[in-house]
Amino acid sequence: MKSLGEFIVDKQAQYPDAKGDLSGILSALRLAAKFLHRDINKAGLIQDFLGEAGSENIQGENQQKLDVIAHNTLKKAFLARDDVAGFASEEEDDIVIFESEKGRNAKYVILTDPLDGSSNIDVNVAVGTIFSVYRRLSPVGEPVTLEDFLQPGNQQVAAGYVVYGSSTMLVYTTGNGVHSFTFDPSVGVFGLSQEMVCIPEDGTLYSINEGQYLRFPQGVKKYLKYCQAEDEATNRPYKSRYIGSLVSDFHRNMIKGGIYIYPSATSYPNGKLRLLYECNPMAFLAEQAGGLATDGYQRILDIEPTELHQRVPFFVGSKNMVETAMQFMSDYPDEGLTP
Ligand code: P6P
Repeated sequence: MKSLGEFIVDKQAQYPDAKGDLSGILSALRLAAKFLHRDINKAGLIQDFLGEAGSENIQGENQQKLDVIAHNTLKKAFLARDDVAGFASEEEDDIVIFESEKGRNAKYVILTDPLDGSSNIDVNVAVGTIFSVYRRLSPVGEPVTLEDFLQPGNQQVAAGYVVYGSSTMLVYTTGNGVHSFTFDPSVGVFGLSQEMVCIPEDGTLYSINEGQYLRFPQGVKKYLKYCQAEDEATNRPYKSRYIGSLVSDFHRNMIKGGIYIYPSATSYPNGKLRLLYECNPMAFLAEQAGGLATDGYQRILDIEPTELHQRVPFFVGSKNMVETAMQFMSDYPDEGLTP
């Protein structure tokens, strides 16, 4: 078994001109993932870990206790490194600037959704940590600013997720393909599961919250009916698979082929998912694995961010499935979202 640490060293040697040395950041994420694996797997035994924290995040969503634990665990792991100048999180209204001399002299900023799908914790459904890494734009030696975080996804130098499911897996890219690792708790090591993961160009799984159907744009409604139509030649009807945890739905679709959609809706005019720490990292992974990620019309990675927590509609997965969904979106332009 090749460990994540050994793999990173090999890759650094293979790509000496890689965009900077990200091994310190990946090591911090690996350490945080081990702590979160422990906390999530014990949550059912420690009442203090379950349920709501009694606070809300900037989205007005009730924070779960493990949301806050995950945020703090990641923050500590990044603070301990020399490579991170600042950190943004779904659980924190503003950017977290690492004011120390070490922080001011660091080259990278990280954006995270510390525990995506956390409302599933109490019912033992898989959840995940999502991360996105950029080289700072502001001069080294000074504190980072908001502009260091508001970069388009095509500037990411690394992205990935940890999925805490039947096994805990870490999946990442630094722009040279997608690689997956499985945690072995008996030895405390992430071992290489698959190098150069590829999303099948076609699939027969679609993931969407169909309870919102009446609130969707026409193009999404027409695409869903396309997925459900009888057509043996194109393996339809497809199967509906929706866990309600982006990382889990994405991971399954990446392996088996499929499409995940969180579109705009009357309830979410700009979609529900956040551009910077959910859609951009998943889009980087999808494209590196041969898939596609758009907002229904344009490439996610080309969207110029304007706000830290901005939301965008999200279509991601098998290239041909996303292209078909985009065709429906352009064939049925929405004259305003009508229930
Ligand atoms: P809904 C979790 O809150 C999340 O951000 C994603 O992980 C998940 O796919 C989606 O929201 C679920 O949202 O509206 O279907 O419950």
